[in-house]
Amino acid sequence: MTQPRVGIIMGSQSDWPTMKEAADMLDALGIEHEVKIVSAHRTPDRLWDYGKTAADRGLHVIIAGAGGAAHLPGMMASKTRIPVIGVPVQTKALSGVDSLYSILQMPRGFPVATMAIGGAGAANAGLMAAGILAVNDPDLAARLDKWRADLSASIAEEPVRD
Ligand code: RP5
Repeated sequence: MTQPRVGIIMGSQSDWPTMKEAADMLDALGIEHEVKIVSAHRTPDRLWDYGKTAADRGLHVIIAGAGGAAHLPGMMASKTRIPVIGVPVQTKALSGVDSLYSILQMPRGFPVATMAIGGAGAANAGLMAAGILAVNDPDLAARLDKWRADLSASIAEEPVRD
């Protein structure tokens, strides 16, 4: 099996329906990835180990999704130099604005590239990871260019007026 270049991590099983959109995007672009549950609060030792070993294991990008007090992406960014893309998972109580602010408002020195709330953000995290990897991977760059061109081509010039 090929060494995964992207790690998708999430705080809970309940984040999977959102984070699946990132995994699906990576699959569509042929990017090897792994998927793990790593919680900043419930499994802090697992978070520490993951961050400590990520670079040596060959990961290039980490996509981290969490909801509510969403500390996972930021804590992961504090533990590894690998770029961390954060996905705010939509919550029932505050619609994901809590997740968004928790992930976005990082202190100077430890950035997290924060996506939109929910599925669109997770899909875009996959595309962002692809764009980062494509800098040094011409085959992937070609696949990403085609994906973008196909999306553009699928947009009708005029709306259906019903
Ligand atoms: C966070 O708490 C997770 O990322 C999840 O979005 C949220 C709720 O988790 P569960 O109570 O559904 O396991 O840590």
